[in-house]
Amino acid sequence: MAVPQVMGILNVTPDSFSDGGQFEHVDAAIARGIELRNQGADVVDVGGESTRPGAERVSAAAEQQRVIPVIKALTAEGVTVSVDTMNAETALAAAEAGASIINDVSGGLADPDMYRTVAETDLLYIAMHWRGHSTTMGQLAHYDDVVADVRRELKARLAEMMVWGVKPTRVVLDPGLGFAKDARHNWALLARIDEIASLGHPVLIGASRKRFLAKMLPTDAPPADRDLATAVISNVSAEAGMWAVRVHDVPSTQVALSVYRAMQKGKKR
Ligand code: PMM
Repeated sequence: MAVPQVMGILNVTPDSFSDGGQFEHVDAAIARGIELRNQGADVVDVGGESTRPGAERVSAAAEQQRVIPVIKALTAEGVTVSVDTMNAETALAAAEAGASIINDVSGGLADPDMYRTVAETDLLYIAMHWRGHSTTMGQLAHYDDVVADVRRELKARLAEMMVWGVKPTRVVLDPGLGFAKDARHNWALLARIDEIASLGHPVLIGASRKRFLAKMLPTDAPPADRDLATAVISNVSAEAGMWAVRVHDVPSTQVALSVYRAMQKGKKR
């Protein structure tokens, strides 16, 4: 079985690179993107809008000011880039700047122009399960059976995409861990991810440093301490035949995937 691709996270938000002005900010982001690639990231996921619970929205113009120079520089260096955006306009600008993948946490629900843009650019499209913006998603975490409900809602998104002319072969699905989901929901989705995969699309898992992993650590542990649990999930994702894992710390996930590769080799007689 193929090993999942590793998507390295590059958040280009003011709080991620706090020192200096806009220029240093962009330079620091570019350097980090190249570092992620050198550590073995197959794709660098560039995002300019925080989707953390309670985060405020930024304008599409501000988002583009943050991400476009970074995408241009990274693609010029031969890095494969995905753009983490809910805005069709930003997705289009990113495509023109050289991005190969549109990663939309809203699965097309935040911007009515997204599917048309995906169809026009013909880029790979990651459609995540989503129910509402960060300010409201906490109240939307109600399910009868989270896995069946997420599957049904993703299936409805797929049907809508096809109406707009998106090619099914260009669509990757994502269960959206932590987005309108509590810890129990996230574990159910991970444990029964085959039910999401049965929709017939590649699947991406984004568990990295999310809050549900904090429960395994001392209460005051910083988010970076969640990298071990993240790496374990990368190994589990490989076992489950996932297409990609989206992570902050690439080296620890590389170790986890090496363990998977060695186990696969060990199975051969
Ligand atoms: N999670 C975040 C942002 N973008 N994209 C995809 N496809 N899947 C995710 O789970 C996902 C995402 C939020 O995490 P971050 O703020 O730590 O990047």
